Amino acid sequence: MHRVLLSVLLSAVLVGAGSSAVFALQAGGVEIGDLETGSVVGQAFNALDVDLEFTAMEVGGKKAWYPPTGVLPLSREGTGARGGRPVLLKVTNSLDKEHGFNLSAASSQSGPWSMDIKLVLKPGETKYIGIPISDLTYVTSSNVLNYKCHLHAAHLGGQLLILR
Ligand SMILES: [Cu+2]
Repeated sequence: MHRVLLSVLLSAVLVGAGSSAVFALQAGGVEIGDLETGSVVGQAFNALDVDLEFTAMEVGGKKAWYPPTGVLPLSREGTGARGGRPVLLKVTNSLDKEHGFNLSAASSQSGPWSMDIKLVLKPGETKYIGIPISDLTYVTSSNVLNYKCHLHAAHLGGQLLILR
């Protein structure tokens, strides 16, 4: 509960400072929107590459966010060289009822920074989530984020691994 309280306090500070953060419980400048109109830290979603795509679907008779594991390579070596380019996630609900996408820092994470991105997708709907690199720096001391449907506890989620 301590971490939640800190997060709330932080949100209050951000709101008080006139931050443009849309959702109270998320760190920094995460933005959720459509490909055509969305932007994050001043960069249009449609000018960015999609890093990872998640789809709510039925897998073996169970509703799940697929794939069950995502890997986000942020290292500067190799093909990386992304500089400060924000991360862009594409989430699609391919099912015929509303489902949620909740991306949050693993419970082992400590410190005052928290990430708790939540959105609800209508049947067939696609949304994009833009995450500034700086947000990932602060919230993922364990380099693991969890994702799940927060509307239905039985729905299978997954883990997003961040490689640095
Ligand atoms: Cu669900």
